[in-house]
Formats: sequence, C-alpha cells, structure tokens
Amino acid sequence: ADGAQVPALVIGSGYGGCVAALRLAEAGVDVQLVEMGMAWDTPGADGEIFANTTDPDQRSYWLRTRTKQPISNFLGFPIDRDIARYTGILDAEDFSGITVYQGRGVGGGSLVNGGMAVTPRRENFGAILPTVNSAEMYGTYYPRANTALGVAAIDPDWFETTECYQYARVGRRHAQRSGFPFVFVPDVYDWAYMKQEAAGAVPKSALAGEILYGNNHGKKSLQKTYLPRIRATGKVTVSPLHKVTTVRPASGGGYTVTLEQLDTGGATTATKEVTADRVFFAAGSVGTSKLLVALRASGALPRLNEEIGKGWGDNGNVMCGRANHLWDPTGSLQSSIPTAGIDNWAAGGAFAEVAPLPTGIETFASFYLSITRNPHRAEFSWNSGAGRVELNWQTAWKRESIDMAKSIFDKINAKEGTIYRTDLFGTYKIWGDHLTYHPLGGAVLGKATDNYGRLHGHPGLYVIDGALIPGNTSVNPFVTITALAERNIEKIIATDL
Ligand code: FAE
Repeated sequence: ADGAQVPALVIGSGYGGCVAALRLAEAGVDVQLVEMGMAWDTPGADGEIFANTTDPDQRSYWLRTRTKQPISNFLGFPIDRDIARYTGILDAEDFSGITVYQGRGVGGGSLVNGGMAVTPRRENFGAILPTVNSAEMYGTYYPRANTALGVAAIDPDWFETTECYQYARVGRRHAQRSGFPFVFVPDVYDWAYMKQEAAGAVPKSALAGEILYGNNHGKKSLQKTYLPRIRATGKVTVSPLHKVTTVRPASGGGYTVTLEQLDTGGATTATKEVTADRVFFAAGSVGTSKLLVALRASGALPRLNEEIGKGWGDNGNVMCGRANHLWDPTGSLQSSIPTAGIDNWAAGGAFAEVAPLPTGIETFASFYLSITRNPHRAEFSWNSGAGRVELNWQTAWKRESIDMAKSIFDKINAKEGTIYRTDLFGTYKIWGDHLTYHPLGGAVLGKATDNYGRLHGHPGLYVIDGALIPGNTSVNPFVTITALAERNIEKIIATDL
C-alpha cells in the first residue's frame, strides 16, 4: 500500500526474484515482491489462462497492437496479425540492433520459456563467472537449483518410440552421421504428464503446441515451484501490475521506491511510494539494467559506478531451419518442449538445440536454436534527448554466431545433401539473427556489484538476476541464474541481515 514500510522489496518475479523472496521469507523477513506483469491465474474467455502458439491473441504480447512472432514467416507468408493492446505475457522489446524477448507476469521468463534446464559443463564455468568458486556452485548451488526447479531428463526408452519426438530423432541422426556429439537436454516439463498427453488421457499442452505464450498444463514454471513455497511462508506480498520507476535513498535510511499501478491497457492508474530497508533488483537483465542506468543518470542513485549498463550479451542466440528430403519426415505431431542438443561448443563455439516447428502439419524441416560463443558485448546508456535507455547492439555482431552455427549445419547439409530453409524469417533469409531469448548482463558480478551482487555505492541495494552474468552461459541460462541467486542470497542473509 502507498506509504508502507517494508524490510525488503524485490523488483521482478522471475528466477532471481523468486529465489530472493523465498529465502528472505524463510529467514523471517517480510518481503514485498513487485511485478509489472499480470498474475496469470485467471482463465480468459476461452476458459484457458494462456493462448496457444498457433493462435495468438491479446494475452500473447506485452502492449503491442500486432504480434511479433520470432518465426515471422511460413512458406514465405508473413504470419503476424493484429491484436488488442494488453499487458500480455511476451514482451518483444525492440532495441536498435536486436529484439529482446522476455516474459511478463508473476513468474517472469518461466511463463514463456521452453523449460530447457541446462547446467553448463564444469570446464566452461570459469569463462561464465570467473570470480565465482566453481566447487561451491557444482557441489551446492547447481544441485539446489535443479531440485527446486524440478529439472528432469526424458525417459530414453520413450524418446525412442514416441511420435512427438520424431523430429528430435531425425535431428540426432543427422548430427551423429556428421560426427557431432549428441546430448539430451533436461527440462522442467513434467515428463509423466507428457506421456499421458500422448496417450490421450489428459488435456494437451506440449502436444498442443503450447509454449511461447504460456503452458496451460505440464510445464513446471515458477508458478508451480518457487511461488507456492513463497506463498506458504505467509511473509511475502505479491503485487502484480505494479511497475517500479524509481529507487532513491530515504531520509531516515533505506530506500524510497516509486511504483506505478497499471491497468491491462498499460495505463497508470495510481502512483505509490514504499520505503524499504533493502531493495533487490530482479527485473531481468534488461529491466534491471534500464532501471539502474536511468537512476544513475537522474541522480537518484548517484554513486552507482561506471560499470552499470556494461557487459551485455545475447548468449549468442541464432536460429535456422534445414529442409529435409521427402523421405525424411520430421512428423506432424511435435512436442513443443525440445529435448535434443548438438554440443559442438569446444570445437566450434556452438551448442544447438533441435527445436520443434509445431505447425500440426508435416514440414520436412529441422529447426534449431543455437547458443554460440559470440564475443561482442553491448552497453545500455541514457539518451537524455529521447528520455530513454538505449542499447548499442549491432545486428552485424551476429556474424560470428552465424559462422559458429554454420560449423554444425554446413557440415550436416553437405553430408545429407540438404539445404537451409529460406522462408522462416522473411523471404530468402536463412538466419534468425534479429533477436535473442537470453539477455544477460548489464550489472555484472564483481564489476557493478561485489562478488555477491551488492551494488557498489549504495549499501542495501542488490542485483540478483541475469544482469549479473556477463553475456554468455554456453547453454540456456535459467539454471545458472537460479543457482547464482541461491548462492548470493545465502551469503547476504548470513552477513547483511
Ligand atoms: P526474468 O525471468 O526476465 O524476470 C524479470 C521480471 O521482472 C519479469 O517478470 C518482468 O516483467 C519484471 N520487471 C521488469 N521490469 C520491472 C519493473 N520496472 N518493475 C516491476 N517488474 C519488472 O529475469 N532459458 C532457459 O534456461 N531455458 C529455456 O528453455 C529458455 N527458453 C526461453 C524462451 C523464450 C521465448 C524466452 C523469452 C526466454 C527463454 N529463456 C530460456 C530465458 C529465461 O527465461 C531467462 O533467462 C530468465 O527468465 C531470466 O531470469 P531473470 O530472473 O533474470
């Protein structure tokens, strides 16, 4: 409520925010968890909470009047459509050289992501978070995160026989025929539920193509893992449709946080002030970076250091499709949850996931999301003329990512006698190089903060999300974001409270 005083306020309810809220509450601290997106707990007119990927509506996008689908074309035809402006679940946030996709709502990115829950290979960890003790991470915090998130691998026998992973088996065969290491990708999807879907025993989610705009069943998003535990503590107030706009030192100590309450059209209906002893920035890499850069520029938090806004990367995301021969179908029923990967990180700087194209028809296509060792890092800065935070990423910086992905797919195409699809991202465009799903960095651990996420210059302010990670995790990021948050909050509770 307006004028309230709280011991701890957490900005954002994704992985970092949920870890912070749960562990603080368990330590006896009352927490206000503030989220700009909706609660996603009430069905829409069709009786479902979330819209299907094949039929986007107002629930699908954050304050857009037209969809911006990551795969924008099919068989050469543009597939975007007009929708009503609404505080929907997926934000396609445009910066000059890149569109950054992010989840909006209580649960953050866990609401929209593929649930691929990958712990990086230990030999790569030193390059991911060089100042963090890897023995502690692999001995304690990665296991803690994997357990709390409900990570599990597919039953390998079922994988071999189920119709819905024919596309992944084709992907594996092509990878292995070209000599690339194949790996199973663990996920937070409930695999027992997916088997029941395949058997026709329960309502379909992964097998109905649900993913990008939310899963109505089966996926263990934060709504099914950390958030029920947070509620059970009785010590956390969750405030959906509240956006934090400023944080500044309060005269009596602590920080005054300004919140704008939003309606579902995105308009501000009330402005409130809350005073908090401690504030945790968990608004995601982009959200946290934008807030901190603006707060430093406005003078609200003048002692934030020169590292704020720096070290941002796209986790090297790049997408492509391959056209298979007519005798090599990928199946008309495709689980929306990927579970197959091609690990060419050591040799070629690319980890490629065999992704579905859940169109409901046979496409004879193999589709991939590659994570690559892209060397470029961008910076957020305040544009005073425009009154907004900008990011100086350049589309041309994806060149290295494309070359790393080609280290896999050029070889597979040569071996199989196949070609790239050119109809998925426009006409005659092979590479999906205009986007990322994996924003990382902007308030890097050990630079903008100390080695546990305490912001330099302003005691009592912390960063606890993907903004801490300097641009690349070599695999999908949320397990690392969760494990790092578990590590940092344990230290903060032990020493700062
Ligand atoms: P995040 O989950 O983004 O949460 C931040 C929250 O803060 C959001 O709910 C925001 O609405 C909220 N917020 C922002 N600004 C404000 C403000 N000013 N006031 C109040 N609230 C605010 O951050 N990762 C994987 O590991 N595996 C996958 O399979 C995978 N698939 C993905 C697919 C898609 C389509 C997308 C978009 C992402 C995917 N990711 C995947 C990335 C993953 O979801 C992402 O790294 C994490 O969600 C980031 O966690 P954070 O806690 O940093």
